[in-house]
Amino acid sequence: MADFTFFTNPMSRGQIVRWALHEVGADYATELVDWEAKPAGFLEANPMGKVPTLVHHDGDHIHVVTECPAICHYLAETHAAADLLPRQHEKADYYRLMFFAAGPVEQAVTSRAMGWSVEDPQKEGMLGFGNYDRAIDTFETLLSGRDYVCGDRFTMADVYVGSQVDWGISFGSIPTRKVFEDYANRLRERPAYKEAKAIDMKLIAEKQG
Ligand SMILES: N[C@@H](CCC(=O)N[C@@H](CS)C(=O)NCC(=O)O)C(=O)O
Repeated sequence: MADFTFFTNPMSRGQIVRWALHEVGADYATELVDWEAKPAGFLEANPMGKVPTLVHHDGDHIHVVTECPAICHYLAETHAAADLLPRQHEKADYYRLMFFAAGPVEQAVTSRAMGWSVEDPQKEGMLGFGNYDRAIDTFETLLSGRDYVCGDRFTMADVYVGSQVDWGISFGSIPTRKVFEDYANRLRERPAYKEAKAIDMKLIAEKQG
């Protein structure tokens, strides 16, 4: 049995985790999840019924990890030799950007995609992302003047943060500013990114016949 069972659908955030699996060279088996017929074993592992879901067969233990940023970091932890964990002086940037992308950026992008906005500016104080422009402008500032989240070294944070940028500019939910485009282009050159995308694109093409 492979070390990891990876529940995914090729047209989903599962693409982020497949990239992470390839960055660390994980031994994994893919279980495809059909939205209309979710397998019982999958729902048992993740009652939310969401992909990606990762099951780690760790000796006598079975660990289930969900939520893309948590899975990415877990893979960096379980494959320390890949050297994608933050070093001492990289930790602040690593955690800050990872959580900023998972919280405020994801909320901002979702609100834009759904056409939600808060008319009363005073209510923005209650929203973790404030408003769309505030979150995206801050995201741009935090990524400026550096090649990667932690400076000049690629870490696992770039898989998650970079995926938010890559998807956002591809689908138009994040503006195509130079900082975002340069960062996404840098990441798209990574061999693990290309390997993982090729697998998901092939699965999508097969599905579409
Ligand atoms: N917070 C989750 C979001 C996962 C998520 O929303 N996955 C979507 C696909 S991108 C899904 O499984 N949708 C199917 C459903 O909700 O039934 C994460 O970061 O992994």
